[in-house]
Amino acid sequence: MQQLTTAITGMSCGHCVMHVRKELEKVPGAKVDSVTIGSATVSYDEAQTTAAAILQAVRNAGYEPVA
Ligand SMILES: [Cu+2]
Repeated sequence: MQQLTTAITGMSCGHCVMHVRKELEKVPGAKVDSVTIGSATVSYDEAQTTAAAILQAVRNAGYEPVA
């Protein structure tokens, strides 16, 4: 398992946290460790997904990951 922590811009409340968490949970092979206002930490199986796919999921939720 790999772990990725990213800062995220554009999040401002608990709903943002919920949206980000929901999108991250859709990524196959990803386990959401924590999501806060402004950051997310995800563990993932390299055989099933990539860091890029996880960052894309954050964008899909409507927020911008800051590497
Ligand atoms: Cu919000």
